Amino acid sequence: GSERPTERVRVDQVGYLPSAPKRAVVAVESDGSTVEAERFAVRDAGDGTVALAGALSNPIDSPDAGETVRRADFSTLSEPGEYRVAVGRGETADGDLRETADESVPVRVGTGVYDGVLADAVRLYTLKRSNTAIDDPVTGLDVPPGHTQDAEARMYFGDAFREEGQELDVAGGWYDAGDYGKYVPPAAVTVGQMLLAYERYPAAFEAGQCDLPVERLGVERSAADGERESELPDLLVEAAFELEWLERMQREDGAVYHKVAASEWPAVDEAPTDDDRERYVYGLSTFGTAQYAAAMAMAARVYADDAPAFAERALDNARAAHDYLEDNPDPEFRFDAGQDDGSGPYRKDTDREERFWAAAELLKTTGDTRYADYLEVRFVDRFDAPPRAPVWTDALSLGQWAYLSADAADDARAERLASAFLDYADDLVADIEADGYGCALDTEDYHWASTKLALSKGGMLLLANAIDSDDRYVTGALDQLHYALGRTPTGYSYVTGQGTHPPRNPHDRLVEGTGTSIPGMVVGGANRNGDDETLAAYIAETDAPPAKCYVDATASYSVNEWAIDYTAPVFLLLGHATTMGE
Ligand code: 9MR
Repeated sequence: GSERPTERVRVDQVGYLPSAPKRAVVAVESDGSTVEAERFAVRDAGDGTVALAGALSNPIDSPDAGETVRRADFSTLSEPGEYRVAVGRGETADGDLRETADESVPVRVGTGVYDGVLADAVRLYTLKRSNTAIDDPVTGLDVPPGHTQDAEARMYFGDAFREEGQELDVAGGWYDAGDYGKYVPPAAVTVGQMLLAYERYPAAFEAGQCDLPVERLGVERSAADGERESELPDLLVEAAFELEWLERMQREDGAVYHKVAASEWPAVDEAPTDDDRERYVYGLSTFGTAQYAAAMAMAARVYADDAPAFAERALDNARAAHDYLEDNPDPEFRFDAGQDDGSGPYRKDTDREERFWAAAELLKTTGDTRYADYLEVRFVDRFDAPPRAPVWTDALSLGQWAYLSADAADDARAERLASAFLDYADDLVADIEADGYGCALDTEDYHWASTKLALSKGGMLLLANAIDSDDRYVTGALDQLHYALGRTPTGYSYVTGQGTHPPRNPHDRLVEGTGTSIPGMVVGGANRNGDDETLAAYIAETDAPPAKCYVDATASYSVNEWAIDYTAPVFLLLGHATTMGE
């Protein structure tokens, strides 16, 4: 994108809740030029009248952005409306600035400001379903079922159960990202984060709230056959679609295959139905098997009331996966030459974090002491490992959370874990407060998928808040939402369709191949490592500081691609934000 945002006053471009803290950030020194500003005025976006005015904060050094910034705190403005935050100098009789240096894009204050983000985020997964006809009145996406050939995917390797060349039905599931691969690790972690959000904030997720453009599939059918009609919340309808695909990836002995993809990448403008390449089932891993067991164990709890038959099946799946892990104590990542030729690696050669997560979820779901014993014998050191934000490579703290919130947990261990979560949260809120933009990322965190990491760190604050409620935790968590939604050093919102300056050129085959804009995609965001040519050239040319290593360009897959696990951590944050004060 050639037209970069020019406003120096950065806000959450979607808006703020009336009762929540509200801050804008202004770069007073940036790229050698200076914005002369001491005061701010929040003006009605329509008639320009001043709703609130005040002094900017003292300058804050913001090295990750290469800036010195000041903050405008307009938290006391609770009157719903649409405003602009102006900065400058002097004060007129009616409280406005005498000299205006710059002004923000429009910013909304209101209850329900995030409802649309939540609906877009859930629908996004529906629109990304493979093997599903989509005719969506909202986005205009109109596609027949994609990758139907996955019903007859070829096993890429021979193994104890299936000979080379044999077929497996692995139809269904979401496309992972801007490509058409389907991978177990991000799938299981994404479903886990969705189910965690639902367990924490059930009132935030309702049936019908997203107007899903598909028949409500799968689990409801089985529930209707067997027991009773259910009105599953849209989020759970969508998570179940992925769980049913995950089920197809499980081998008879409980182990779980790694991924489904073709042996070469489709062109970036190839629509799903144009990609008729043969697809393969590749690899197998113990870390993916463990993530699968954890997600299935969670499903056994979450669907127990509304879809009991599905929940029971999920528990059987989880137990079978865990049995395999107990019989195979060493980490295994089965790699066959050529398996990454047309898809992402998602490789990890250790599995302790994931095994911990799996056993902890099974303990929480079943209360069966055999899982507690397994943890004590195999992973006693993981209880005392410092918590860290969950991502596909590291699910440790999902496991620690499951353990500390399990009825069957050892009280002393659970208490130690709870205080470790609070220590983590106290350190993190201090970091957030020290960062000019209120972003939770450390300098070295501005790597591939940094936006996701900021959101995931924010989610950890909400788990801490559930242990010991503290306004600082909630504020710090919402700050990460504000970052993703546009209060950034680049001035971009890092979520498609949200705010005034969202990414308009995401690296995405469904978008490019069909010419449809799809909202709700959290893109990778700032990445100091320049992992693609377009980004590397931009960094070389501009010498951008870490938080500004971003280009809104289709070619730039290391900053402008979405993946299922990038939007996933938003559900916990939106769960809180959309039910605040209820
Ligand atoms: O999200 C993944 C990121 O953590 C890795 O650093 C990167 C390089 O391996 O891969 C990302 O995942 C991509 C996956 O391999 C293939 N589908 C697209 C994903 C998002 O770019």
